[in-house]
Amino acid sequence: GLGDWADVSLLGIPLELGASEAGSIMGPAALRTAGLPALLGEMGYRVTDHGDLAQPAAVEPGLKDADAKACRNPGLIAAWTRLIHDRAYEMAKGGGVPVFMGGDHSLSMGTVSAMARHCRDTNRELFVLWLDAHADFNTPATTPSGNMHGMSMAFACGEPSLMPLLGDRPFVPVPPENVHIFGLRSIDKEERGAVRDKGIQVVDMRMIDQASVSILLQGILEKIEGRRAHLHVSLDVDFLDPSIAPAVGTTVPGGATYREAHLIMEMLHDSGLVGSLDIVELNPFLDERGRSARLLTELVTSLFGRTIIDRPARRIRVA
Ligand code: 6HN
Ligand code: MN
Ligand code: MN
Ligand code: MN
Repeated sequence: GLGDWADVSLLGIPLELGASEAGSIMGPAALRTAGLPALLGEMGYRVTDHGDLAQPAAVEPGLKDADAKACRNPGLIAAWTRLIHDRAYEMAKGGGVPVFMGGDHSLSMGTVSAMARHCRDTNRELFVLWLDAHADFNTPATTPSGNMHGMSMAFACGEPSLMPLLGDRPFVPVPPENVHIFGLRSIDKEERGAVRDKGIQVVDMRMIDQASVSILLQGILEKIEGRRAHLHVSLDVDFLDPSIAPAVGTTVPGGATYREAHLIMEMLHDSGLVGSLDIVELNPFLDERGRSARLLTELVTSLFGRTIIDRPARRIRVA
């Protein structure tokens, strides 16, 4: 049986204000056009599509003046973060697996904080798998770009200077040792120090080349399984190699291949640990005839259990 997975709740988050390149506002529409809700429905899931969040008005972000100046669109990102957090928290309480269709990666400030709060309510440990070329661990003091999509992991771990973005909602941090960045190949100088000092777990492309995605991911899943855990997967399109997924404003060469990405999704499905998913940074304006949107749709259906042939529903052991 599909168990807890029988219900999938989709939410479109048409947000692009955290990035410098415009276009990810169209991400949710492209994922719908590529057939994501329909395919999940055909696979037997009860899919509820909550539609797209409407653009909120800017609020007073509450950041220190110098920090607000260092960020692009802080008042709008604060408004979005609060709105996303509230909706994501309600969706988690409703049961099933929330799937957040972005939208740029700043949306994860809302989704991850909501999952952390939900996990505290339900006495679960939250783990985050951050599939991304980047660490997204900048702060207003370290950002080279001012783009807030480069700060969402730092926020989720409790970066003090960013906390006012959540307004009066209770903030529950993700323990840095529960965060696994996977696929890293572009990190800013000060981010590198912060990731190391905080104890964030990192699998970079060098490790993937030498040890393979399957061994490295299995290590992470083995650490999590057997606990009362909820794994939140945050899939940034730039995790993938630009040759297979050109539709992203922050491409970095040397990303995950088609086969590696599928294997990761298949292993995540078999683990039974995934409790929520972000699909972020899809910029359809930069796509080539919809291929990135279609690939993401395929990857997500693999995460939800689409297989090439019937397999027993368990992980395939790698020695
Ligand atoms: N993303 N580290 C760069 C910055 O501007 O902070 C790039 C961030 C990319 C963010 O891909 O979600
Ligand atoms: Mn739950
Ligand atoms: Mn990212
Ligand atoms: Mn990225």
